[in-house]
Amino acid sequence: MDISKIPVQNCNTLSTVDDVGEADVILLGIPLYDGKPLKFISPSNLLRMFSHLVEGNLNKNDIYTNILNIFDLGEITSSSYRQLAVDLPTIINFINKGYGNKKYVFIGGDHTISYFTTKHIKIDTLIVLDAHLDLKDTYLHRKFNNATVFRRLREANNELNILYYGVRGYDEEEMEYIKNSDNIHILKDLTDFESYEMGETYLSIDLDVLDPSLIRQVEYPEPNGITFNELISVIKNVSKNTELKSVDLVEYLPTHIDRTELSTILKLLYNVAYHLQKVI
Ligand SMILES: [Mn+2]
Repeated sequence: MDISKIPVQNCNTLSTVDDVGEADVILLGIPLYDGKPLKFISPSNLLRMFSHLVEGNLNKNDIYTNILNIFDLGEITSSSYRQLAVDLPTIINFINKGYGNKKYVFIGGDHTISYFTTKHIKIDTLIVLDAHLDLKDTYLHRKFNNATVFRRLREANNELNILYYGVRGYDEEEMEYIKNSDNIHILKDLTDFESYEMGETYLSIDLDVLDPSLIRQVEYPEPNGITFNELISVIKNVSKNTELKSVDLVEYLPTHIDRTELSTILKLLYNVAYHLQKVI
């Protein structure tokens, strides 16, 4: 199969290498919200449009984006969960077969995309950086959406360890659920990461984990969030102590263009790519 046959709209603006084979990290946009294409512009396409805004250095150090080996595949074409469940493995199998195992950065979309992406990456632990737990049994009378996604994921695989960081908005029901399961934990400090045997990990970053002063365009903003530096420290810590396999950045729901938010997310994206690549 050639790359033009896989279900993506190619747009390689964020690539730093010319060919998939040279890449350590593959970027894929999954702009689905509640199982439907986003009504507004796709977050990953917005990042592509504003990629020129970012200076070349990563967070406060002398490592530059020119050392990154990113191949930007573009946007998945799926317009429903049913299609996503078919298209995502098609893409990942195509990459695995033709180029060997790669690491991915998936850009959502809402948090439900993690339900699909984590099924195709072999991991022991899912690390969720989120203001919320997303562990409700139902939300708005529905079983599957961004407030229930990790409950559904656990029902599908109760062996999966889940570690949360940055959580500050939840229901009693969700806390009870955690108390009754022995492999879901909420971490309070950066050093807590060292107390867990995490093995192979997947890092899911809901952008509402950041303080709303940094990112305002999320569906459920929650005051008193973490700083950008704290977020980078978590990523660093995770990549140091585990085998980080892939990452997603979700829940950015832009209705207007905000350059400050976009440069924050781009910088985050490049830092994530660096830490994924570093451990290869
Ligand atoms: Mn979430």
